[in-house]
Amino acid sequence: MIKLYGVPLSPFARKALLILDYKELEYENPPTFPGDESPEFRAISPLGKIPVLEHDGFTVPDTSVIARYLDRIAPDKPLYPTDPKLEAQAGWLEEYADSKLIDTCAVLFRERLLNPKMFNQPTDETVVQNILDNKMPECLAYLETVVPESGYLVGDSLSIADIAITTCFIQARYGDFEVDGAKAPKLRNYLDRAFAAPLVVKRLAAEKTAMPPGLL
Ligand SMILES: N[C@@H](CCC(=O)N[C@@H](CS)C(=O)NCC(=O)O)C(=O)O
Repeated sequence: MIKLYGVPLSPFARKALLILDYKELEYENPPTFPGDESPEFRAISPLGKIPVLEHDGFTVPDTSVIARYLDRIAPDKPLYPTDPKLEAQAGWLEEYADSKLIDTCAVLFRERLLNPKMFNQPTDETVVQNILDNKMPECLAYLETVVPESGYLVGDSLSIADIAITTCFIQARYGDFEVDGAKAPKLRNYLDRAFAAPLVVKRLAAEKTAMPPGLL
């Protein structure tokens, strides 16, 4: 039995859920919110972060560790390439997505969706403008140098890099941000392909169903 503690709109929970879906593993998703202070949750998440994976009573926090664990217990359709250079490339893009890129995309999500639509707080336009003028262009310029004209980010099959990068741009899209194809054409084409993939379409539909009507 696999359980993924987290909420579907968390980009890191989404990353883990996409992996579980890709590997066609059955799981439950007990809703667990970021900042859950319950002793039960803190016992399985010492940093207090979601998601946490539970597999037959064994718990694993952190999506990068979860991803590698799932690649071991469900090795069909591996997400980390075996070639050392490709593995390093995929691991690096995962790290880039999980740090700089999500820090950028999550601000748009927070300011334009979470605060106004869930917490009844106004959007801080200064914060949004700083992301749009400074932080996002830097991310897009870098990604444009690594995204291929066609196919996947690393090697010739889906890898953890595709899942980690795509989940960030889903978060940005919820914050009303789309990559401008005139400025980053390869990235825009790549994301159009990624968003149209059945794996992602299915996950986005599940997110919509899990949220109050009209939110997404
Ligand atoms: N490195 C972690 C990051 C997880 C993370 O930052 N999760 C956020 C929600 S998207 C969280 O739980 N934040 C609460 C906190 O930092 O206290 C992973 O890959 O799982």
